[in-house]
Amino acid sequence: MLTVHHLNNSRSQRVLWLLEELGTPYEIKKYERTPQQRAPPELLAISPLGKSPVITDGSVTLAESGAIVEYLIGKYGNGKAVPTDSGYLDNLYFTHYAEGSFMPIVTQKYIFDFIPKQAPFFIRPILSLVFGQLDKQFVQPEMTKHLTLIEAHLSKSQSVWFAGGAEPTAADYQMAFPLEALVAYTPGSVGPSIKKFVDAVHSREAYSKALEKGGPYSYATM
Ligand SMILES: N[C@@H](CCC(=O)N[C@@H](CS)C(=O)NCC(=O)O)C(=O)O
Repeated sequence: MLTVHHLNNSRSQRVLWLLEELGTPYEIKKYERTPQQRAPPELLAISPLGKSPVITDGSVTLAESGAIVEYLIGKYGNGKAVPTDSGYLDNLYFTHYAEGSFMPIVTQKYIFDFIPKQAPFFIRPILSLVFGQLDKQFVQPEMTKHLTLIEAHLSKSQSVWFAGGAEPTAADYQMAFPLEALVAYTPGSVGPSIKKFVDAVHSREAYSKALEKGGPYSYATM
């Protein structure tokens, strides 16, 4: 049986969504984040970095969500989630861009916001000042470049999907997590095409089923 090792509020939500779209049977093993928002140590028993998602499928144990998405589409897709010829390069680019270039900046933004909030109250003002300045000088200018690139890409096609087709492909499964997080936390920072993309993801029946099975998720409501 295919098992998704699912951490709450994490990238493994994209794997559940994909499996529901493909109609592939699977089971979920759930893990809860610690108060420090880390994965619990039990995930280390499954994979050396102890991060989510990880899947186990017979003798295969696979981590890294991009690899998982490509593996699942290749093995269980039966022709689904495959881009058209004209969407091939966009699919390839955004499938890898999501974790390779975009997520690091999304994570930095989250951490710079999280650290002062978690600090003891007496050092919070100084940390807010320092991290606020770091964000303004280093993170936000990068974030603006990324959001401009993504908005420009999505707005040039009639399709809501990254590869321009009628159905989501690997790029969409990969791009959904960072974009839904940004829409949830900083809705004013994203453009209309990004919002339309996130709405399209959230209105998929398969996405709702994945939410039901995965449990509470901060970036979407059932
Ligand atoms: N690039 C990896 C990132 C994996 C990752 O950082 N997962 C997060 C959840 S979204 C995690 O497990 N965080 C908890 C921790 O690092 O302790 C992927 O796409 O699978």
